[in-house]
Amino acid sequence: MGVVNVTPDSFSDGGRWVDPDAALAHARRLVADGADIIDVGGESTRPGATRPRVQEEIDRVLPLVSRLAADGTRVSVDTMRAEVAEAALRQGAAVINDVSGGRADDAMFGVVAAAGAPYILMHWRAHSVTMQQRTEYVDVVDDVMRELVEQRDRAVAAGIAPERIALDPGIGFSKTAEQNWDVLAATERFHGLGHPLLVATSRKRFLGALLAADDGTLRPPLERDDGTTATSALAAAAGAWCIRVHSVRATADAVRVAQRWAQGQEAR
Ligand code: PMM
Repeated sequence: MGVVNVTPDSFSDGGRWVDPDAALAHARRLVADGADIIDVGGESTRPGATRPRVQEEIDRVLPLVSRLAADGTRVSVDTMRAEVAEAALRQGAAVINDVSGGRADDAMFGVVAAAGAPYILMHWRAHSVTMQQRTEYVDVVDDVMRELVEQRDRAVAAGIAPERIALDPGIGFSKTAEQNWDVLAATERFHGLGHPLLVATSRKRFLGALLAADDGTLRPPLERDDGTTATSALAAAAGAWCIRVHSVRATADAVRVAQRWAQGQEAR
């Protein structure tokens, strides 16, 4: 999954794809690089970000969604808002990627259920402004798994078919760097929940911290792609169905290597 954030303020690509023609050209490049899905986002979820108005979010994402759908590209829309999801589905979006897993908007499950659309349900506790104050867990893996399953059950009760739901542990959302690594190390357990699993580490801060300079300066977001490729390969090897990244080519290669590696293991 290749990411195109049509936002002025996302942490790694904010402002770069606000121009619709530039966004379309970039998305097409990601498809050429091997992306099977393009994830279009109109709201930054970086820690501390403020929210756009609903209409503003719709105006940001719809032009790109409809142009990519016209290309025949499979588009997911990264939104927590039912109204945005509904408008995007009408314009040809194929998948809803809801980082709040239905917690931010009570109308979301109904819209997704009515459309019969595939739904990516991520572990989430709070909006960006306060999410890093909500990192208390007894056991981060057990607690994130339990909260994900509870929310999955609510989605199914609201009419979304279980086979249409993918799960995502939400790397960087209400999690410290240590907790992100604990969750990633448990990718196989998340995979065992019986849904396709999405893993999204691309350029995130915990990679910047791991790869920091000797003086503690974080590795800047645009220089975290090699680290991202490593997490992509490891997540794919541990069973992830989808890897969400900003720079697609290296990750598409890494996923193919991981698949081939697994084939070799199965054959022995
Ligand atoms: N992370 C971000 C945005 N959307 N969607 C899913 N499903 N999972 C994620 O971890 C996720 C997401 C934040 O990062 P960005 O600014 O790179 O888009």
